[in-house]
Amino acid sequence: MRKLPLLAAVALTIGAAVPALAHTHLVRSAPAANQTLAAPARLTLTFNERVAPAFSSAEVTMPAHDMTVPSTMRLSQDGKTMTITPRSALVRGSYVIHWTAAGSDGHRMEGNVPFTVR
Ligand SMILES: [Cu+2]
Repeated sequence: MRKLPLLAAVALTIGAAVPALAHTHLVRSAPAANQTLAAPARLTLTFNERVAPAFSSAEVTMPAHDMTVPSTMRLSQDGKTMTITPRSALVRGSYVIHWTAAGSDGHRMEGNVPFTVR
């Protein structure tokens, strides 16, 4: 128990020293998380920083059908936005965009954006 206060102090010091090195995170997406919409022709994910193409990807799945939607992904010129284009129109149902992205600090982050096509 005696070590806990020391570890907490170290963590606070490190956190305060590197505010600029925040992990890569999603700033916005289209569709937005949990949105219900008519079938979108493309999906976009915008991050807070340029992501490394070699360590960044996204896939669209239909969890209820254990299915991955065939699609292509392209990164914008500034490296911050992924555009995912399904190869064919999305049918009605529930989808999840699963993304993985690594930015300047090299940490691979991931997340999910669920949405529904009505
Ligand atoms: Cu990081």
